[in-house]
Amino acid sequence: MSNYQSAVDTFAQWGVNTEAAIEKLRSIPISVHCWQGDDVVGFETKSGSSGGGIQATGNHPGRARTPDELRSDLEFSYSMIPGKHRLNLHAMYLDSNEAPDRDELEYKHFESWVGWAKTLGIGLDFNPTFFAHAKADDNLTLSHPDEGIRDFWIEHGKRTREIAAKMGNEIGSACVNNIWVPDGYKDNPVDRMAARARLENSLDAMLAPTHEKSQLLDAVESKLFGIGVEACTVGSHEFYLGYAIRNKILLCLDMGHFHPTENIADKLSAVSLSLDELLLHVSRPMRWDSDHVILLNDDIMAMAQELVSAELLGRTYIGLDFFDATISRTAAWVIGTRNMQKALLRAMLQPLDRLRLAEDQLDFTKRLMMTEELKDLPYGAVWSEFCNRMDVPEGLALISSLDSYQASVAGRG
Ligand code: RNT
Ligand code: ZN
Repeated sequence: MSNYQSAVDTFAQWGVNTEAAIEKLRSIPISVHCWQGDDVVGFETKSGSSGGGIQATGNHPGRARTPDELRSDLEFSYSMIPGKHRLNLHAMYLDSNEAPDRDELEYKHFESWVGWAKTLGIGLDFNPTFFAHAKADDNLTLSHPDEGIRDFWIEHGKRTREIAAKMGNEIGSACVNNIWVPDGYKDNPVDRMAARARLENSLDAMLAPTHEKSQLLDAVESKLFGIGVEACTVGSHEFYLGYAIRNKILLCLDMGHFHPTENIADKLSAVSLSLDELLLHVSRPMRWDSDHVILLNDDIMAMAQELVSAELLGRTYIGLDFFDATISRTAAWVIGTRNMQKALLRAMLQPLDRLRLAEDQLDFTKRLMMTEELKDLPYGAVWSEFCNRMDVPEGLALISSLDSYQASVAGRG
């Protein structure tokens, strides 16, 4: 009997159908973030600025330097990840001979990405870029006291929404456009209220033009603090939770944007009672918002568990947000994305009915016996079967493919 057949039988004893789990997993797209491929540098010729709190550390060879290199790296990475996924593009990744400023961006600057995505049959998501620009050097953008600077960023935001809507329309799948601004203060501000009111007004102006939901889904992402904005982040969790609920848009929860001991998985059921849809930035903070490559660890498994048990998969967009420049960029994408999928698979292989029954009967001993015994089930055999069916390698074959690809790009200057 094959390992998979034996796993089918083992799971069946628990009342779990492995085929159903495999089918479900196949239908879940993960939005792979372009910025792991080049250490969040982008392809602008002028922006004239520092990183504004987002910088990757490390100098491993092979960083993608052009849109073509980034696309080849992505194509390779997708071929190592089972299933069909999406690409999450940032506005700083335009592909054009022109050098438009952020408030001059147009759809044409991203057309090559759309053509490429169509060829691959993948969806696109998008993000305005409110950092790495001279007009963001104060770490204030949409909440800047200067109206001219606010207007510049409002225009950038409006344009990215138009571009995202057009992408969604062209591809035939709604494009999630996620708004994250670095706005905050290094030292204690005197007037937090004024800053938050300015952010709110700017967002209102930016979001005023209406677009079809079938083309564009707006999301807002909160943060706890960043380097250089330790005292106050204008767009805090409470700010955006309220804003997203009031405006019926998506809330983006980034796993690195909370106090280190907070359980982000616990938030899903809580916020989703007041929101229609959610966006996740699955990440791995280490002591701070360090954006390490995600592991198959307890935090990720808890997220997947909640998505499945709270039945949130149908209204949650799963995006990744990590960047490590000390390792192969392509390996980072492949490892992180596969880990998210592995976590989802494990969650989908849980005997939820039995677990719920024990909980409802207040039989916490049984619940604990089950959760601990379940850890020994043969998840690996089901994952292998999934990889085989999707025609992607695993184990040593995967490692050797990742190694050879990395060797082929290591000579990039
Ligand atoms: C920053 C946010 C944001 C960025 C990307 C590049 O702390 O997490 O999502 O990582 O927009
Ligand atoms: Zn994020």
